Amino acid sequence: MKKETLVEWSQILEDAYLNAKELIRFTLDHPEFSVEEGYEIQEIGLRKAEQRGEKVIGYKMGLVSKAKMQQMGVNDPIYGYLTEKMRVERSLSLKGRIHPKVEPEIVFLLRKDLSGKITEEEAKEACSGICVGLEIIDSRYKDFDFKLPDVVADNCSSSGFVLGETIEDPRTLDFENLGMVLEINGVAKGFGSSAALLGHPIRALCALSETFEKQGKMLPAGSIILAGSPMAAITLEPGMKICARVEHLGEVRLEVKE
Ligand code: OOG
Ligand code: MG
Repeated sequence: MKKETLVEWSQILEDAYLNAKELIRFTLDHPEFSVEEGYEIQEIGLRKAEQRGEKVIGYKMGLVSKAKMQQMGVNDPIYGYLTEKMRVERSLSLKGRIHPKVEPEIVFLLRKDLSGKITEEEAKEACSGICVGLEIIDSRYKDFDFKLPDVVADNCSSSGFVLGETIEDPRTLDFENLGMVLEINGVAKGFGSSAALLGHPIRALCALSETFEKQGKMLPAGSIILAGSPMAAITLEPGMKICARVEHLGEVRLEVKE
């Protein structure tokens, strides 16, 4: 693709993100659009977000589990960035969002800069904590219909996230196979395990660290890292009360306003 096209598409995506507009995926008319070019657009979008005054405070992995890959029809893990503006506390407004969905996440809090190939022990050592989270995703593409390059360009559908309050130490907690439940209005709607994330969620962090080095980047100390959802996301509706619970990590709640 031409550089001008990538710049133009990043503008279209920024407009869709800021004004809750739906787009038709770019790969429909441009099957040659690549994942690398998707990341170039994401990078332009990140710089635009910073110019708007949004501070990047972390990253999210996506399509890490089989359940998510099947739901979205794509087969490779991806990553996007999280800004301060996306952080939500307990109550979520649907205004300014297109068709948001919610999913539970395992979250790592980094205390050291990370980049490059690292062992699982080194990854655990680089974390100050692990907690449960909820992610709100809101693809800017109509009906969440995208291919990998489209979703990467769209910052992996990032829209919001909430963190739980129980912070455990990943060096002492065995979190390979923790049961996870997503409840809507007190009824369990989704079940999963942290093991759905590459067999052990720490591997998501190792994979992200390795990818970042290849792209000449690093994950800074203090970053919030969402490791990916182990289950399919659920569409949000006004009035919904959402709760994600993870064994040993407690729960995180969110209430949906109009
Ligand atoms: C892409 C984002 C996926 C996850 O945890 O797998 C994601 C999407 O499903 O729209 O955040
Ligand atoms: Mg997610």
